Amino acid sequence: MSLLDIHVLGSPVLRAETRPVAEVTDEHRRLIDDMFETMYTAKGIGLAAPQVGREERLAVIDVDDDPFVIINPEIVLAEGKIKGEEGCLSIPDIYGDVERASRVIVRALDRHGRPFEVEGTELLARCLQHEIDHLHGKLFIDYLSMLKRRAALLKWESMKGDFPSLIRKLSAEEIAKLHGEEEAL
Ligand code: K1U
Ligand code: ZN
Repeated sequence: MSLLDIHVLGSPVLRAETRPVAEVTDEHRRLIDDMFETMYTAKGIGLAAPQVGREERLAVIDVDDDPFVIINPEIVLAEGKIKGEEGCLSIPDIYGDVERASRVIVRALDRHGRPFEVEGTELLARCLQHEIDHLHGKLFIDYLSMLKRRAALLKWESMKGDFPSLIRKLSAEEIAKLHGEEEAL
């Protein structure tokens, strides 16, 4: 398995529409395994293919120690509304409150190409919606009020120099920092 580079805000792939997966192959399964490894290393609970520079319509999720992939996902039910804080591995250190459906049912294919449905509430519902948005070129900052979005973008302007070519490399230094912060809690 390998760690993948993460594309950050400004990289055009984050704004592109993804392509549905016609058939799930061993190459997709290798990509999925690499995405899980990258997500865990970056301390995320989800990661969508555009974030690693790919245009396949798939994302990996692990909110409650229950890892799964969603391929060609569709939200078939969305109900309720709730505001909550979100972050994004492609916009590090920027957070904002986003209103989302409080319960969703998502239909997708699994890593073997078999259809399944997953129901999400609370953080899983939020993560499913955040990842599915990535697959359609949408980012959580798009939902912020003009004022909050402007503040987020100003902060990003001061940080984006840390990401040459709009790529976040999970260097040994960043990994040590991410994992060290957790141990210190
Ligand atoms: O897609 C991504 O950028 C991953 C993102 C998913 C996400 C976070 C928060 C709410 C909805 C979706 C992250 O995992 S960012 C890391 C993070 O903020 C977080 C990690 C663990 C628990 C809660 C948030
Ligand atoms: Zn994200």
